[in-house]
Amino acid sequence: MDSTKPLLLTDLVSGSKHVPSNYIRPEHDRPNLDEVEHYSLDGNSSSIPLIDLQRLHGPNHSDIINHIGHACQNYGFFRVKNHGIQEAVIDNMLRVAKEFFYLPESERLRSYSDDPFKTTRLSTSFNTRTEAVSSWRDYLRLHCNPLEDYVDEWPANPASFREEAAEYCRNVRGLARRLLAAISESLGLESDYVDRALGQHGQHMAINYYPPCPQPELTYGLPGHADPNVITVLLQDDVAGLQVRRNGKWVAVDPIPYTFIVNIGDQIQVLSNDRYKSVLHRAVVNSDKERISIPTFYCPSYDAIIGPAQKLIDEDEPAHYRSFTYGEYYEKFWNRGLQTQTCLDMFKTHIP
Ligand SMILES: O=C(O)CCC(=O)C(=O)O
Repeated sequence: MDSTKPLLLTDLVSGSKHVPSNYIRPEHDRPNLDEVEHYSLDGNSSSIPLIDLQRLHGPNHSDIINHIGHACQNYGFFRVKNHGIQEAVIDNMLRVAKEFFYLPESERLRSYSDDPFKTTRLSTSFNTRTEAVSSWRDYLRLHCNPLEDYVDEWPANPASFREEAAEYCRNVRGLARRLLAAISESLGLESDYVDRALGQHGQHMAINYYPPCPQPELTYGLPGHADPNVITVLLQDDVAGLQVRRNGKWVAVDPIPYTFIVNIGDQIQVLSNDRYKSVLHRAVVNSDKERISIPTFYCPSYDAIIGPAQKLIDEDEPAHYRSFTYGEYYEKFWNRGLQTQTCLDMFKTHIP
């Protein structure tokens, strides 16, 4: 390795006018930004459903459960408002995230690792050990549950990072568990079904930092992929970049302040025996502005055994997947690199 070459994208490309060659996608695999569908955010139409979680408690409970079920089945994505997480918690998380990425290189690099199985690590692209083309992203990855097992590994600079990120994690964990109860109910399962299926529960967070890119049409922040976990709760700043696959097209999911974007991961697709879909999404970059997104990946513990819920299997719908441990799934996901073909196919039963 060239020891003088910066390890992180931010330091490599600061001020450069061209995308380095190892970030350029082959022509058949570029974002085609002109073909992306955009929806206005002024109310009448939306790229993904917006669900008011306040209405989960009260006389509209079953309407909201049905709304969540409909979104999981038809979009794999929805947005939530009135989710119970205070604006200050969100603001503080975004602030410390930005402050971290603005630290001098030498300070940031204290957290650097290219080992995808390290529980706290600052890295770049996706998996630099296996991928052929790099993605336009640096990211800090943190394990967050149980918090006390990991928080002392997290960056201590900026000074309030651990405190604010821990508060954010506790809040998102509460939200994720409420969502999992609603998703279980929407499948006709007991409300704690998914909760119990996850063993000890895992929670990981990525803080994605996408620097401005001089040629955004040539590369991705992250190429199309589905998430390997149970559900993802995504916070994004006010810069657009997330796009979701729908009816054969890429659709932009632009930011609405203080809402979260929720998507179904592969494990819910398995537990639901394919009733709910883990949908492809990607992040694109732009030439003007940096962007921060913070997905929380809620997941089973590695030893949890995942398979379709018995209640969702019958003669007409036999199990579409074999059972596996989440650890087995997770390793395949990281070792393979991001691909539009999901890992799910490797775990399918071959129904005649
Ligand atoms: O930046 C985004 O909006 C998407 C991030 C994402 O898909 C991921 O980190 O897996």
